[in-house]
Amino acid sequence: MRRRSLLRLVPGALAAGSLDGRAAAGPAGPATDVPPPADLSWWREARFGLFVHWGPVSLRGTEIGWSRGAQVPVEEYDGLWRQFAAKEFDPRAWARLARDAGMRYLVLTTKHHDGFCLWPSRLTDYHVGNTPLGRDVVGELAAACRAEGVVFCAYHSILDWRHPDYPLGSPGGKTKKAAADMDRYVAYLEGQLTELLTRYGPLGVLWFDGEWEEPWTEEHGKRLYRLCRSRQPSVIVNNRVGKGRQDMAGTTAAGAFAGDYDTPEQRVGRYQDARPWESCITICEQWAWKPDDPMKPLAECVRTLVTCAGGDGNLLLNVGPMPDGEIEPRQAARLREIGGWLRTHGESVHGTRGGPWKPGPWGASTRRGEAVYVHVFDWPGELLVLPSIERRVLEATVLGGGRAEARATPGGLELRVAPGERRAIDTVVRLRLDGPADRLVAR
Ligand code: H79
Repeated sequence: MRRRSLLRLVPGALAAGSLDGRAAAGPAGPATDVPPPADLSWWREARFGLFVHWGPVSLRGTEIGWSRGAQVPVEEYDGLWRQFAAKEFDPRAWARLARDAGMRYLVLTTKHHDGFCLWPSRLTDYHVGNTPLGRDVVGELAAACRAEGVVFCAYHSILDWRHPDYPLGSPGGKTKKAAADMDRYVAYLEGQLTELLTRYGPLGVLWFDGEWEEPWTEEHGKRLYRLCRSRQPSVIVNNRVGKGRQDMAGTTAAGAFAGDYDTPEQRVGRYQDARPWESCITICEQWAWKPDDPMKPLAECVRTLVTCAGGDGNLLLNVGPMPDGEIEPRQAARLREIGGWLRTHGESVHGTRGGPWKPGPWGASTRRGEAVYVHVFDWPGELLVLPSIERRVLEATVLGGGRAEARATPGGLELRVAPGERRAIDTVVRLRLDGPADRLVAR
């Protein structure tokens, strides 16, 4: 009887453990002869970053890359740069906003699938230096991030539906180019990466995308990984550099070349503590700016971040700045609200690891040192019962103020917070244990 009710209260939580089976099954294969970055800890501890998708397409309000040759005719799409003036572009404001949101890194689309470059590349004329804006967006934002204490990172699309040498074209890679030359295109891609890696100081992450199309091979991926690592030994490279990504779940197939971390897209990754991961999710629906795009409520943003942390992963939350260069005020306000929540609850996110309980409908858990943070989104009733842990709870408090009670029983660990002291978005119960929480296994 007791077990049945436990199951009903905390579905998912009973499977808690210190190591996920799926993760254990797929430690991705030998990367390359180049050693992985010595230290991913700054990135893992950061837990939260800002993704920025921007380019001339924002003038149309349609999706970046994908709308070329679909919602927007190719000739029109490729001519939008002529009107890209972005008079309000203020890189310091973007960087400050990321910091105010509690984000520790920022990833900018240096080039998306449409081929437009946000830095003045010597290898093409299709770049921001030739627009009415006429500024080096990558360079200015890299400097602004540095000044604001945010780690600057680069997104870069491997595919390029506009470049004549890349074999596939718009819409969405569904057409073939007659005079393409993949070898020449790879030389172009590597030349552009070399520019990014040598001109703009240390990059935190190289966030590749567009690897799924047929012309890109695992060999190409290994070469590109080697190039990045040789120019910047400490840069972190996502798994989309190679061919091993398993669809939008973003995990890496066993034995495949893996890069340094997994990349679930538009979904929260599953609990996985054997290999780092980061979910990328839009604050509205579209990656690039769209007028009146429905925006996620604060509760959803916070719970998404917490569920990523509870699954031992990061969250890269995306905004698409407007064509004038401003981040939409309602989106900026939402980011600052998340930052406000993190100011009182940040110790339960930044610098933590996920677990010991896997996320479930009730919420998620994180840990650091001798503390476990139980994030309760939905109380099943007057108490929450979680599977027992092999340590004593010395003290239970509610983060931000309030009393909590933790009682070890044969049926599990019972947590109580009076309804009046619960929080609407996430009641964070801080458990002080009698020893380290890192290897803790719930049973
Ligand atoms: O850069 C963002 C996307 O453009 C890119 N990756 C993130 C980080 C991406 N690559 N693949 N996909 C997204 C999946 C494609 C989904 C699609 Fe669609 C559904 C393409 C067309 C329909 C998303 C929704 C893009 C346009 C509408």
